[in-house]
Amino acid sequence: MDIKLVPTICPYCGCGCGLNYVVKDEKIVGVEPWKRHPLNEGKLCPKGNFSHEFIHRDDRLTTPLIKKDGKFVPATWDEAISLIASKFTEMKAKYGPETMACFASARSTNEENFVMQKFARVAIGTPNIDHCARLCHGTSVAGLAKTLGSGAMTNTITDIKDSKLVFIIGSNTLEDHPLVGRSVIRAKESGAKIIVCDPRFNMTAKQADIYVPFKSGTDVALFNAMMYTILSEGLENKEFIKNRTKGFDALKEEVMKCPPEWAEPITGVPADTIRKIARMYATSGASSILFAMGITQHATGTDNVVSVSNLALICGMIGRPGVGINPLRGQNNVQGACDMGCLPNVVSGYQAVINDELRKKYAGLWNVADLPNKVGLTIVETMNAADEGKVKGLYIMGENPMVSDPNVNHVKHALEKLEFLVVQDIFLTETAELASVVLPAAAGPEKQGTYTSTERRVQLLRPAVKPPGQAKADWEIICSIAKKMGVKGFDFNSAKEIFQEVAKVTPQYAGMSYERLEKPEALHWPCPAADHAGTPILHVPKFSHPDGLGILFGVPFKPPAEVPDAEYPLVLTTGRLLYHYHTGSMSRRSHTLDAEVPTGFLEINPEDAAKLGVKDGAKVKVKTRRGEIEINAKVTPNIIKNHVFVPFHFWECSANKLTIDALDPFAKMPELKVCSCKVEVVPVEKKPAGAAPAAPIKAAVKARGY
Ligand SMILES: Nc1nc2c(c(=O)[nH]1)N[C@H]1C(S)=C(S)[C@@H](COP(=O)(O)OP(=O)(O)OC[C@H]3O[C@@H](n4cnc5c(=O)[nH]c(N)nc54)[C@H](O)[C@@H]3O)O[C@H]1N2
Ligand SMILES: Nc1nc2c(c(=O)[nH]1)N[C@H]1C(S)=C(S)[C@@H](COP(=O)(O)OP(=O)(O)OC[C@H]3O[C@@H](n4cnc5c(=O)[nH]c(N)nc54)[C@H](O)[C@@H]3O)O[C@H]1N2
Ligand code: SF4
Ligand SMILES: [Mo]
Repeated sequence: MDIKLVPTICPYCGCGCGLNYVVKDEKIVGVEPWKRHPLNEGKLCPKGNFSHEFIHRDDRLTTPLIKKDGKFVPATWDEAISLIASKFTEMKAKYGPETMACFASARSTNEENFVMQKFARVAIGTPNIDHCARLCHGTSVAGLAKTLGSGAMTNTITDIKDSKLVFIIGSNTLEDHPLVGRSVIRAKESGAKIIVCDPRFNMTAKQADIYVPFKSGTDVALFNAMMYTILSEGLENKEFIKNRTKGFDALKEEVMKCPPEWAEPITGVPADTIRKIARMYATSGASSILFAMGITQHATGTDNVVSVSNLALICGMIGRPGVGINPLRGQNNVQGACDMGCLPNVVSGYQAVINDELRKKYAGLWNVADLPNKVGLTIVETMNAADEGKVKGLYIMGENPMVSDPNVNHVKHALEKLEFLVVQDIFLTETAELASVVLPAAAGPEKQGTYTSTERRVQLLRPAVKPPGQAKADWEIICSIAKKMGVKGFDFNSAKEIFQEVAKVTPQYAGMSYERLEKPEALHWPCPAADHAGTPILHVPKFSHPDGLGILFGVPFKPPAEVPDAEYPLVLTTGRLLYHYHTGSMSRRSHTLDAEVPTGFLEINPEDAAKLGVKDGAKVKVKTRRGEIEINAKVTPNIIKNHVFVPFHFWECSANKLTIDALDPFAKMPELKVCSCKVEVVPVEKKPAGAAPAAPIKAAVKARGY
């Protein structure tokens, strides 16, 4: 029997696990452990284990589609590329390049993202390039750039197991970064204490020594009160503060206004618990912080991240093994898409576009007069501009904003107003359905390239099978459009050639090459030279600011953009489940994952449920000022009172019909973790005798092709 094993990287989350695809007759038939992979040592979570199931689905996109009279018609590559190139060229001339925008993809490779931002800046000449990091760790990048000078995980995943205390806030690590969760459990087995702060008693909280339930949107109050305790009891690291930081007086002034008794009614956490966790964090000897969307997805997300950094800096918990500030990056290549410059304010390597000298260097290398010399629009700003008719053309690679963006009723309106929308995906998603042209892309297991995982580890992909039908790697498609537009600099023959250009212009990747990544060596950026071994731990002797110091800021607590009132009395928070991934385009097409959780639900506390007359399993209507959905209730003590939770994976009960698009002023992050809602019981309809039963949600889902 002709079976081969192809070692590559899981296409789902940012942990970056290695796995082996079992290939028989040009099909992936299973997944086998890659035991010597340095991170996961053969272990995988359910998504990784079943990550081949969506690959050979017969509803994969296999040919370009052009919309004619409201219907998609299959087209040849030549027709589709010619149409896009001429339309982009025409619109650029008619309306100006700034009426166009591109969304890159945290699912695609570094090489593809690099080419996408080059396409936006060079071929179209627009500063408007962004991607889903905006809805994810945009505030981590902004907050940590302010405090440490660099916005990535400071330590590695395996390093966490050497911590004496792991402080987890706003991260459901065991469900959403299961292989980081493995390091947390290893730390615990070696005697470390685990503290989890979260409004939900989630799978991670269940592993904690101390679980601290608290109200969504009150993180800054909790941090300030913890720091009040630390400073008033003299538990801070005075040496570290003196030698390695500045801004302590401003921080102290703010924090000393925030005793735990002040924070208790705001956060719902007893003052004694705040004191206890503060003392534990400050005195363990080696405390690491893990955080994710519970911290970042707020209109005060940058403030939250600065608060995390303040706590670590005053305790000297940074720059050595077992400590650190670890924003767990979500998508398989979101770290890489940011590194590659798919952000409206920086080119690759976080180099600011408004820097004249830098632009001159890039323009010289890329043979253009200049790059757009202003900061472009972010995702939500692009949607708003489309709605106002200011953005007329949009090229989306590997994103599904019709399910993932806040306030999707508004997003739909905005996308429908566009004159020309190109969507490049592996499936006909809810967003692709609105496109003028749909382009079929190859998926991760079908291509070559690199992903950069949450721990800044750059890893090589190996194609296990060929893409279906005429689907092509994203970089090939983008380059064909650019070449058809007559733009130079897109004559790449392979992902490897693109990576060579990446290394040339990106200081953190300068010492990397496919030859080095082939080994597999663990190359964590920064890796500035060919003989440099990479940098597993950041900020060891100094921080990334020019003076080498970390900066402390006083951060006053601000309530969320929308707080409960008489009309909308409950707090709605949204997030993820172990078995599903984002908009479900892949995980809902995996029969094993789909069988575990076929549709969404609303978590509600038993006391709130009793007050509203909501029974477990009953259908309820959830309403906010933006929209409403019907969904089944799950009555559970695992969520605190006055809060409800909806996972955002399911379009038929879409959390984002409800969420608010209020933005963080620094990072333009929408407040996906808090808004106000009301919940009503949906009366059970009395059916006339003999009427057909109402179609269950499952049938509707099947009809949709999942
Ligand atoms: N299974 C699975 N894994 C994934 C993904 C997926 O879709 N499915 N997506 C990947 C991506 S892109 C990302 S970004 C990560 C995200 O990973 P996580 O951040 O772990 O995911 P979430 O479920 O969005 O939110 C985490 C926790 O924040 C809590 N929370 C809600 N409000 C607040 C608050 O105000 N403060 C605090 N401190 N906590 C709050 C929620 O109760 C939840 O338990 O997961 C990655 N991994
Ligand atoms: N309410 C609420 N909303 C949220 C969040 C939340 O916590 N709550 N979290 C936010 C976060 S953190 C994130 S990261 C976003 C995610 O938002 P999105 O990025 O929009 O979600 P995905 O489902 O990951 O979409 C990726 C798309 O890429 C396609 N794809 C996969 N591989 C490839 C490839 O190789 N090439 C191409 N061209 N396409 C590919 C998939 O089929 C899918 O349609 O959602 C955000 N939205
Ligand atoms: S932890 Fe993430 S990278 Fe690892 S197998 Fe699961 S989804 Fe894939
Ligand atoms: Mo994310």
